[in-house]
Amino acid sequence: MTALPRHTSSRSDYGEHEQDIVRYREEGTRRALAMRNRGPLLIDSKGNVHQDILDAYREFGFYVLQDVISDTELADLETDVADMLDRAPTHRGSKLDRHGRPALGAENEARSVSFVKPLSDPVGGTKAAYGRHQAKMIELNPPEDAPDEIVQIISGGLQFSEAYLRLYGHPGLLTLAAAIHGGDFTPFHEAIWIKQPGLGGSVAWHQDGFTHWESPDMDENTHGFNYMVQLYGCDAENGLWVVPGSHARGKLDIKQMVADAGSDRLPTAVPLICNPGDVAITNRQAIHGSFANTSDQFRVSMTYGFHRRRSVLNVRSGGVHSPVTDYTDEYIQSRSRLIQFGIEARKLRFPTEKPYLYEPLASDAQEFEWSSDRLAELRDYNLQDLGI
Ligand SMILES: O=C(O)CCC(=O)C(=O)O
Repeated sequence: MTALPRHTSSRSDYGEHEQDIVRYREEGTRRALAMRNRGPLLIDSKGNVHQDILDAYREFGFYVLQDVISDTELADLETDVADMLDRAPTHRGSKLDRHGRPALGAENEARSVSFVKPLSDPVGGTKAAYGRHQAKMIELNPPEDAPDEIVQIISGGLQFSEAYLRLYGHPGLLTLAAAIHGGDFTPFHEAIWIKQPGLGGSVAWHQDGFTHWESPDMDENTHGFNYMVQLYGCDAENGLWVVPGSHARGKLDIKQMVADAGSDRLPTAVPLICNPGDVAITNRQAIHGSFANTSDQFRVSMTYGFHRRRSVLNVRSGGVHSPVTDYTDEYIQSRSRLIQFGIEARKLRFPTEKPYLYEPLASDAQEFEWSSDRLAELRDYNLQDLGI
C-alpha cells in the first residue's frame, strides 16, 4: 500500500473536554456495535438485496456494509488518493502543486480541492450551504508544527482517478442503490473526505437536504443517500457520527439539540465503526457530523451518492455542489453517463465480475466503452452534480 503523507506527528487533545469526549466515544461505540445495522452486503442470485439490510437502513438511516471492497481495489484506490494529494494545490488558491506542476483541478471551472484550518470547524453556525450546519463545534488548538491549512475534500474525483470511477460502477452497491431508489436512480455528487491524523477539521452536525423538506410527498428517501467507502476504516475518534432514525423526522432544530446537550456531543448519536473496505450507506436526511481528528490515523471516505429520479427531475436546484440550474431530463442523462463509464471501466479491471446493468443507459452502453484516454472527457463533469 502507498502511505499517504503526514504533516505532523504531534497531537492535540480536547483540553478541558478531554475526559468527556473520551467517555462519549466509548459509550457511542458501545451503542453503535449493539445496533443491528451492520453486516455483509447480501444479494441473492436473482439480484435481490437482503430484506434485513433494507429494513435496518429504513429504520436507522444508515447501515455499515462490511468487507465490500477487496484488498486489490483498496490498493488501487489508495494509490490514486496518494496521487491526487501529491497533485493538490500547495495552498488555497494556488495553481501549482508542490512539484511546481499545474495542480489538480487548478484549471477547472468546478470545485476540486477544498482546504480547512487544522482542527477547526469552518462551517458550523454560518450561512454556508443554506445554513444547514446550525451550531458550531468545539475547535482545538493545532500542534505547533501544523500547516496553516490542509486538504479536507476532493470533489469531482471521478475525473482524476480511474480507481474511483471503477468503484462508482461497483455492481453490488449499484444494486443496492436500485433497491432503494428504483432502477432509474440518478447520480448526486462525489467527494473524497480526507481527515488527516492530528489535523482534520470537524464537520458540524447537519442534515444534507435543502429543497424538499416542506414537500407534501416528502418521505425518508427524498434527499437520497451517500456511500462512504472506507479506505482505512474509521472509529469514534476520526469517523462520521449519525443520529439514528433522524432521517425520518423531518427538518430538525439542531441548534436546540446542541443547546439541550450542553455541548456538541449529541447524546443519541453513534459513530460509524468500519474496517478498511467497509462501506457505510448514510441517508442524507439523517443528522450527521464529525469531530476534529485528534487520532493518529487517516480517515479517508470515498463518498458518492444517488437519488430517486423523481426527487431531481424538473427540479430547479443547486448552489452548494454546482451552479443553480434546471435538472431537465437531458441534464440528468448527461450526468448519468458517469455511472455507465464507471461500469465499463470496471469491466476492464475486474473482467470476471458480473457488471451492473444500469437501465437508463443500457441500450447505449457501447458508446461508453472505456479507455484511459477518455478521462479527459470527464473534465468538469461535476458542474452537473444533482444537489438537492
Ligand atoms: O465525512 C465527513 O466527515 C463528513 C461527510 C458529510 O458531511 C457528508 O457527506 O455530507
